[in-house]
Amino acid sequence: MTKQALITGITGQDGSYLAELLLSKGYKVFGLRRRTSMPIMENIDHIKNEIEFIDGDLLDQGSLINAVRISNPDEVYNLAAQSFVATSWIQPVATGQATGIGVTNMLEAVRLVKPEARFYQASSSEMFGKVVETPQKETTPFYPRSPYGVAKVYGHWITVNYRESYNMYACSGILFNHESPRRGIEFVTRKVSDAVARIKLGLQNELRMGNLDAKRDWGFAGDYVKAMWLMLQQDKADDYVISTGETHTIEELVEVAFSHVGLNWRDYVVVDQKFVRPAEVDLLLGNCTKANEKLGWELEVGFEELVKMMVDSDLERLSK
Ligand code: NDP
Ligand code: GDR
Repeated sequence: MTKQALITGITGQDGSYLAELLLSKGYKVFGLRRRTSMPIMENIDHIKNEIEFIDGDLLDQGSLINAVRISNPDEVYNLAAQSFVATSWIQPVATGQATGIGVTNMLEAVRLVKPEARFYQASSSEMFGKVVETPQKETTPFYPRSPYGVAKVYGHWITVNYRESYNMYACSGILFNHESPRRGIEFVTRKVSDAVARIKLGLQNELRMGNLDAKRDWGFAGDYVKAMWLMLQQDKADDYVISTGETHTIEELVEVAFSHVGLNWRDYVVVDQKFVRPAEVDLLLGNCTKANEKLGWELEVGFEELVKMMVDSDLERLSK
């Protein structure tokens, strides 16, 4: 029997890699897509004919019920969210609605229409926020530092509550930062890889950045979507941290990216207060032993390889 999956956030970075993975495993893939004035198809253009799109929005309960009815899913991956931390201070209410309440809307749709479907919630290392314990693991207390982080904590706990209240197979993947050439342009890795390529090609002459001291645990999105799938293939639903177990400063990221094209970052990077956040998550470093042991999940792409992959991809795109 062909398995059916519903992915929300199909047009985003993770949605595109997950759709590729599920299609390669023979799934029928349905993607929830919201209406935009111009279609956002860059990440999934190459597989759009293999996906069945369903119009809907996390804020519109009826559209989610409809999406679960049409797709009749074995597995639901809730990846949609307002996912940019910096924007969450500018639009805290909209972020709370999509990134927080949106999870309940999706869980309700599954509970009402197909409660036996397996559910994945895209939780985040941003829930750990202020450093309480390092490395951070499943039992580390949450202390979010942005409206986005707060909304994700709500999404996380509502997922746990649906599992415990209704006996639903609902998992929460606490994923640390993961990147790729399909990363949105405003996130720091892609902002850097795009700028390095532009500077190298003579299209830009400086890069304005925020806090260079923050530390992140960066992995490759293609590796991380495999963990999402593995979480839904177990006997029992549970929550897992997915990370690399390595942390690097933003300055190291910039250094690796510029030196990959033979440039010195100090000649181009300018710190601009505009990009400094009202509150910062200073250090993220994950311990994913549980996922290694229980899911058999392993990382394939390391930090330097990832940064170089992104710079090369932007160089190729901009050279065309
Ligand atoms: P993206 O920002 O690339 O994608 C977000 C997706 O959500 C887009 O498809 C967007 O659609 C969709 N979306 C936003 N609001 C709504 C809405 N109201 N209704 C329906 N769809 C909506 O995120 P990523 O792919 O990077 O991340 C996927 C998920 O994982 C997110 O929930 C994110 O918060 C979470 N996460 C990400 C991590 C990372 O490092 N990438 C780490 C941990 C968690 P549109 O194209 O129309 O804007
Ligand atoms: P993050 O990702 O907030 O960790 O959330 P982002 O790449 O935006 O920032 C990472 C760190 O870089 C610092 N920084 C800058 N960030 C941006 N975007 N632009 C800059 O110019 C800049 N200069 C310094 C930030 O202050 C921060 O410390 C991502 C998102 O994908 C979330 O959805 C996800 O949940 C978490 O990762 C895990």
